[in-house]
Amino acid sequence: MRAKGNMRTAAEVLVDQLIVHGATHAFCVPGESYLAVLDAFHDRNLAITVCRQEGGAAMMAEAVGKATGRPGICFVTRGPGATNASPGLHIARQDSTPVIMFVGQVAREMREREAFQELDYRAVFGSIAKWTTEIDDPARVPEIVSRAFYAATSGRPGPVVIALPEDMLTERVDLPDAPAFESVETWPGLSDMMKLQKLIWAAERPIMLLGGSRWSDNAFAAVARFAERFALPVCTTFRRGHLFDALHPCYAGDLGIGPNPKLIARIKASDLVILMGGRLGEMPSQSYSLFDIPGPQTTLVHVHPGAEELGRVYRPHLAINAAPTAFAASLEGLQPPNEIKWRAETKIAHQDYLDWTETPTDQPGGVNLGAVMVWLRNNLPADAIICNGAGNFASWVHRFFRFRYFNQHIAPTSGSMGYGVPAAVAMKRLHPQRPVICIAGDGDFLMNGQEYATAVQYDLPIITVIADNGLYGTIRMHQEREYPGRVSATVLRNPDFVGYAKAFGGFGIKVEKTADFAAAFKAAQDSKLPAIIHLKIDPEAMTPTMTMSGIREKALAAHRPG
Ligand SMILES: Cc1ncc(C[n+]2csc(CCOP(=O)(O)OP(=O)(O)O)c2C)c(N)n1
Ligand SMILES: [Mg+2]
Repeated sequence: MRAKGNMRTAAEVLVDQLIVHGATHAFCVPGESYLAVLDAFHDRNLAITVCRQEGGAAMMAEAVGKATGRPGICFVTRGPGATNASPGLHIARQDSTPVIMFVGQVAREMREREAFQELDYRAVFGSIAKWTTEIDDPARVPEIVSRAFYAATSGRPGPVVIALPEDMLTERVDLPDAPAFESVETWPGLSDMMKLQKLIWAAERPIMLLGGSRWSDNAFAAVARFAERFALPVCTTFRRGHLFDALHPCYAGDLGIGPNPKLIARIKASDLVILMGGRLGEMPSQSYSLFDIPGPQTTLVHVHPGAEELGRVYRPHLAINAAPTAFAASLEGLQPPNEIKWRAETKIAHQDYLDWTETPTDQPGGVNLGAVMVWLRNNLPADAIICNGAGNFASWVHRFFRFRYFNQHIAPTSGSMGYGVPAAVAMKRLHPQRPVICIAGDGDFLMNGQEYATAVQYDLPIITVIADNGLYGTIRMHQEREYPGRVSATVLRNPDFVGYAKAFGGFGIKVEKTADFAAAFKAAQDSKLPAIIHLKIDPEAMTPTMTMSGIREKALAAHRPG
């Protein structure tokens, strides 16, 4: 239904705006509420990925937002479509990722009657989205979509939700496209940088913590140069390991779940902490135990693109309202002190990191997940992308993989299960030539395992490694700690994952011994199909350093009276 002359449907105008603003991909589950948009997709140059559940579609959009820094786009239907998508929006919020979600809405004249699947999106997404709106007038589509691109990307990025009344989408209008959006840079002031230089010159034991969004290849490289010039120890915060090369001589380690105790001690002993880009949320702050709140016991410099995040939890000695991109560029202008007092300590910090991650810890059972990660780190090419969701299985990824390149790791800092498969599908859609590996738990995989069908549908040979311990292991770990021996709702009876892969039209292989992993991986690659490698993990292997019975025994001993 192409428009005649200059007249376009509002839906056509909408899709044209996405293209004007540089979107190349959109993820969706169709709905009768936005048929006019589906029709507009038909002859426009936007790669559409049709998904099996809106949670998957929204996570794919979030993964695109994370990897590109530009809004990931998804379309979902009203009511159940929108609520299904909410986990993806929540990740975008917590991870500061630009996402724009379009939702079909009931016709304008039916609103407020609780018409079929009607929801008030402003109310529903009020505390998740950065901005939620509804377009009533087709003439305002260019304005509102343009604002959505600015809102999603500026300051602290996040999700935007736009509801589209069905009858509005089919109205025809004659209006020009908006000019293409340009992301708004947030630069530090010269005086901020001078103050920072003074603080560094006065410090004896400084350390830098990296996190957040609004990074780039250039920022990654500039921070690496800065660290080298200043011999400054640098650590990455939870699930942002890809912001610094793990083999850079200044890398001090990963500040996430189960960090190296030596790193924690180092941060606690530091007299200057430069927190760049991140918020130091519950996970990296070790449940808010690292620094006193609101006044940290160390000198804190907080660099963040969202003004509202500065002083939100920690009162910084120096607050710099800047995006990592601009701040990293400004670091080039700073001069190191004549004598760098901490140089030897930085060497030790990096050695501590290497020692912590070099060798897989011993594990009960036939497959050692640590050894699998070490094999992957030694054998995957530099352009491989690792995606994962949440569960204890991820602790081996964080500890042993050693991320070396920007955007090599796409994973939710929000700890949302079910992220790995949709993120891997999205990354393979964006980068068909790059190897994309999803590391999943058995529980984690089946939260969005239906998107494996999407991988098959689009011929995306991602490799999914499922660490199957027959448990919601993380919760079982907490359960054994708090209620030792009282197992409740944490055991899983799993499907045959190899059969699952085959039934969907992919390749599946089971691995019961560590030594068989390399051949299985090669077979998965050679199949050129979306592949599942099913690892049988001993349920005793709870974390890289603790067994299930060890945790239980310790808890029982602590709970014993007397
Ligand atoms: C969407 C969602 N639901 C529930 C949780 C709580 N949760 C965190 S980890 C976990 C278990 C993960 O199980 P699995 O993927 O099998 O990994 P394992 O811990 O066994 O290695 C659960 C239920 C969560 N983080 N996200
Ligand atoms: Mg499990």
